[in-house]
Amino acid sequence: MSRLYLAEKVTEMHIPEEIIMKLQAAQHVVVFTGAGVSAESGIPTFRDDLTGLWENFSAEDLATPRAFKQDPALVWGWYEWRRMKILQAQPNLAHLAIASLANLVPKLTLITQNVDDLHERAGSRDVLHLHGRINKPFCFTCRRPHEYPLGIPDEPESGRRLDPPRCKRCGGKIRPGVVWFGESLPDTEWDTANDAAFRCDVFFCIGTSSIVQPAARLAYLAFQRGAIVIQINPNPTSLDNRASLNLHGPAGEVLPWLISKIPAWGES
Ligand code: BJW
Ligand code: ZN
Repeated sequence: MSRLYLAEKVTEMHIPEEIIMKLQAAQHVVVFTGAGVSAESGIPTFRDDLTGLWENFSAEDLATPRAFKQDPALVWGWYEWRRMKILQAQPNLAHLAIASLANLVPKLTLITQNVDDLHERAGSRDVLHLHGRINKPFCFTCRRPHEYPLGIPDEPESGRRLDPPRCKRCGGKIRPGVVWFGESLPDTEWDTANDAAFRCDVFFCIGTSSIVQPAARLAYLAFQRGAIVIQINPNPTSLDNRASLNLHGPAGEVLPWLISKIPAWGES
């Protein structure tokens, strides 16, 4: 899918004074992230073109229990290819800025839809992973957790089909530790995320198309409860007409710049 790239020059962006004041006074900041936050680390987003073996598939084709039942090697191969990309990637300036922001405000809740661990590797703690974690696979049949062998598997770039390993307890197929379409989000993470969106005074929505439910609801909940909603994304989304501020640029450039513009944050 090719998308209109609306990025503005960061130096030409404007933050209204009223928003600067609200950011300075913020008591509870929520940062809600999607695949765009990891894009500058080289991790492909979902709704851009897939590559190689998967170029004819969309996330909706591969990220379902039905797809795994029908063709486990195709789905496991895709996830192993993605796991390799994540193992080889490094956190970028957006991940680092989010981790540093946690030290600048009284309370910060980080909610991510991403299944990678780049927020944690940037130094963020207690990250709420709404869609699971790619490196926590478990048995499709009995849900027993599965341990990966240490290290990076062979031929990470080959894009091949791979048979999933088998469960040591029941012999079932091991599946990725992620939340697929039609599956429920993890209860504790979802409840904590809702509570934070309900109570926060600032909600950052960064690098997500805001298409996938129920996660996309969180920004609207925060908005309805009176929080200011700040969106950072190079492209337009359905949240544009609700957000208090839309910064159309890459998160790794925009977020560090924004933090530097808030006197109480930038001086620390
Ligand atoms: C940058 C950038 C840069 C680029 N800087 N930005 C209501 C209506 C219709 C359907 C539904 C509904 N409610 C529920 C559904 C069904 C479904 C759903 O939402 N479908 C949609 C397609 C409409 N939801 C579900 O099934 C959910 N479960 C559920 O509802 O349970 C209840 C239930 C139970 C039983 C039966 C029925 C219902 C589960 C959703 C799970 C989503 N899982 C995935 C895969 C995870 C595993 C994996 O990693 O493979 O999660 S799908 C995929 O999308 C992944 C992502 O976390 C998620 C969100 O994507 P994200 O992060 O927004 O990425 P992109 O690619 O869409 O956008 C990237 C953005 O970054 C773009 O905007 C770029 O512009 C931007 N960007 N570079 C900043 N440098
Ligand atoms: Zn099992």
